[in-house]
Amino acid sequence: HQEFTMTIERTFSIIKPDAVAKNVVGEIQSRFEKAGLRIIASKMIRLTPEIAGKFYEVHKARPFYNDLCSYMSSGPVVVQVLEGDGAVLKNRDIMGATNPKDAAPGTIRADFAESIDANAVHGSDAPETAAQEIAFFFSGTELCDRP
Ligand code: RTP
Ligand code: MG
Repeated sequence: HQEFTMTIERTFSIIKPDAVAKNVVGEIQSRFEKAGLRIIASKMIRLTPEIAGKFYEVHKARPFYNDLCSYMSSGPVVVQVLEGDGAVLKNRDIMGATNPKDAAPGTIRADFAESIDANAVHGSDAPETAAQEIAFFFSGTELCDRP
């Protein structure tokens, strides 16, 4: 027979300018916690267009790249690291589809997002990209391991 064990993972999350402006930072963080994800690092920052451009470099050739980078630098964001069982996929489930019109009821994007640009949250799409994205914003000593 096969043993099924979930692995403790880390993922990177951003609460985007629209959700910060709506004052739903705590409500979004509460959804992560209720789903069993622990916030092991968190800070509110303002991205410059240059930093946003570097973070989203993978999308450089996409038509939405310039809009995305200027949007992400239009107001403060909260960058955070979430840890827990299957954190990458769990976070994406909680977030819902990229376009809020397609997001399942009860997801963060269904409940708080305005549009495909102002879509409330970012979440890493794989453990490898999560590691890169975490290192982009946090030093090792900023990650607070929990017992
Ligand atoms: P994210 O990276 O933000 O968690 O979202 P995602 O994986 O669902 O979407 P991705 O394809 O990685 O795109 C990153 C962000 O770019 C904006 N976008 N706009 N106009 C468009 O067709 C379009 N497609 C993507 C979204 O804000 C998306 O979150
Ligand atoms: Mg993505």
